[in-house]
Amino acid sequence: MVERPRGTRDFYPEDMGLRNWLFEKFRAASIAHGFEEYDAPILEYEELYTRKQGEEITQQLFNFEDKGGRKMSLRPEMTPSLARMVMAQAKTLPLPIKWYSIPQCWRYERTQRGRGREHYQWNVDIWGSESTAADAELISIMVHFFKSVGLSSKNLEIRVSSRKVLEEVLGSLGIEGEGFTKTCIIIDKMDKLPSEVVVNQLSEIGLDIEAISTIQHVLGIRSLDELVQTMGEESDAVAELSVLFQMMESYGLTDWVGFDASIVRGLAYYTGPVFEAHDRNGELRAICGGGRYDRLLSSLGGNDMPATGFGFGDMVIMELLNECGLLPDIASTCEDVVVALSEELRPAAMSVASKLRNKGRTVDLILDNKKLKWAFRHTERIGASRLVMIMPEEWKAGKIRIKDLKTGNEEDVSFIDL
Ligand code: 4JH
Repeated sequence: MVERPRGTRDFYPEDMGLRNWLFEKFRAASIAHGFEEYDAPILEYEELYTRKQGEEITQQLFNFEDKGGRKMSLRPEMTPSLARMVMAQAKTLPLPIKWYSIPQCWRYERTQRGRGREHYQWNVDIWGSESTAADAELISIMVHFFKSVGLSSKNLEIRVSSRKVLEEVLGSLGIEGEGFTKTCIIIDKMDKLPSEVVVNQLSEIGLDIEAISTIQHVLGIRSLDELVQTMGEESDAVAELSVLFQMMESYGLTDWVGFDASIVRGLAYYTGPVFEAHDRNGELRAICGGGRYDRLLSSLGGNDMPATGFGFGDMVIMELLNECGLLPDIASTCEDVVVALSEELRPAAMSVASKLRNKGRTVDLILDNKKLKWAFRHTERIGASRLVMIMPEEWKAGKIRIKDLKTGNEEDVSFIDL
């Protein structure tokens, strides 16, 4: 038997019901904020992702050569495709752009672990706005989604910081540009790796003991007041974060958010505010995360445009919803089951099913010869509300027997009155 490719998932109808439920919640939160859906090819030129700064995501590309020898990759994330699309129409697109998407994204690890190789990642982005209001709006979308699935600020916390915090601190120690980006990528793995490993990696990229201990001190800061004490009132990072937290208060998000200097995100392109949602029990990986990336287009050979966005995978959130007992029972969408009590009545059953469907009802027509008992159990099992029976005597009189499973009532209805 041919197996499913390693690291991929099948979605049987029950799984698909849950996935569609989740995606509809993603869509509803996006649409409630005036966002439009877009899509792009799952396959891109590998070049779109070659950033060479040690990010996990670009070290784990699901890449290959096509038949023409071109280096291709399945997308590991959506942002570069979005950047490509925006760049191609930068002169004509009305700004700001508020777009969302739910792409399947792929990775291929060198190490052999039982980890997934694909997931779906809800992406929400704003392009063409420099305002911190755009970053706040994204956090509002995330919270709108959390509330819509029954989660509260007791379950989750959105940890917020800015790349500018570390940029200012490292800048004063003469660490800038690639050195700064690489530092962020290493720091992002701090809670997953032993501290000696992280310290080693930081010294490998050229940081001295003083720089490393300064970083350790700054990353421990957990309040804006404490940040002001360390960075001073004139710091751009402090100013930006003060505005952001005020805006989040206006949105009524205060219970959901907290400042956490250790949030830097593991992607090279972030430039400003960054954020991640975590379960308050601290059992799970980050639920979602994002931030501002104002200089991505110049790194792809275009003219920069301010941008901010987040990615939200389908796996960790489903774990959390499952733990919290918040996954819905996915009911069948079928209202009526139609059964013919003999083979001769099959054409009649087909015209009955047809008439009901034309009236807009959802109808499951039983295809094989089945006993009434089987049809009844089937109707119960799929959660349909009516069993529509085509019976010999009744059909001769132009009638159909309909059983309402909620009330248990049966009545004979004329075909013309259906
Ligand atoms: C990632 C990227 C693509 C696929 C999977 C995970 Br699964 C990294 N978040």
